[in-house]
Amino acid sequence: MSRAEDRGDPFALEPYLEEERARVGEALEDILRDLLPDLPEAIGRPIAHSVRAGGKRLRPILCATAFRASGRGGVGAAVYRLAGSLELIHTYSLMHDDLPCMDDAPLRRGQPTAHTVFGEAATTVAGAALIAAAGSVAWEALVALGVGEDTRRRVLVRLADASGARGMVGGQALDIDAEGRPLSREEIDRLHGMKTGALISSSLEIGAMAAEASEVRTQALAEYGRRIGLAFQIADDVLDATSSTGVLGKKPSDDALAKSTYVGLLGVEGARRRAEVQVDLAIHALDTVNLDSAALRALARYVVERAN
Ligand code: GRG
Repeated sequence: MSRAEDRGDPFALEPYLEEERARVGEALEDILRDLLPDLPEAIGRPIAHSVRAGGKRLRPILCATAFRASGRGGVGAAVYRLAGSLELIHTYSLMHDDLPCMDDAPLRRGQPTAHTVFGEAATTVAGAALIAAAGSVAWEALVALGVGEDTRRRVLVRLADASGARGMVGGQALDIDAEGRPLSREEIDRLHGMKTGALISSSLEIGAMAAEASEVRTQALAEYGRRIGLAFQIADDVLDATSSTGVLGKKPSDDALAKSTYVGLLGVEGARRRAEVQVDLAIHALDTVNLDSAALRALARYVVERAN
């Protein structure tokens, strides 16, 4: 249990997020210290810029929280390095997603995007370096946690599937294919389940697997992750439609790219209601296996109540 988790109900989410972000930040700095000396500076700079740009660190926080909720105590560095591997994948996806051949975005996390500072070629290569780094960082963190070789292999397969054609990259491919064409609710759900939901859900599953949780609990956490992943994306569409560049740290873009969104399909209020239902279903998934985690319940609410 972390210090903030130990403070009892009502759960103090803000201090929890602050503490967790600090621990994730330390782990990412550690990872950069290992990684950057092996790379030419021109490639290392976009990595350092993008990894240090901040962001909510939601995926690593979910991973570390699922690890603890599965009965492995402590806040040791290794679990945050494992969690950090998910942030490396997420960061690469943002770097590539912002490129001129994708969303062509000037701003991310309130900062100029990597390609606008360091160029497209260096940013493309730097993003690719992060994918491979994530695999080795995760493997070594699992070794440090004393996780058996079979589970280590299964975690790496999970990470690869969630990041690749069966997950995030597959969802991005569907997104590119859908531009300018209206999608049904089922199609939008599938697209975002892969593009955004797969990495979020795998963050929880990987935390549970590293803690050697039972299969039934691991699957309940994966279901919780799918539900909050969908809620997260719906909330993202609502924020994109209702918030400003200053608050979001990026330019709202879905309208400009003629993308089908949950707000377009359900309206702002309908989208908010659907996100709330997903949060309730996420918490229900935990209840079915008696997984009593105030942190996970609070994080599910945070996903739809966040300001950016
Ligand atoms: C291979 C060239 C090439 C491109 C692929 C993989 C990929 C590019 C794109 C993935 C799509 C993607 C970026 C999905 C995530 C969408 C999303 C909701 C991002 C924002 O996540 P937050 O709000 O961001 O957690 P912070 O900044 O808080 O970390």
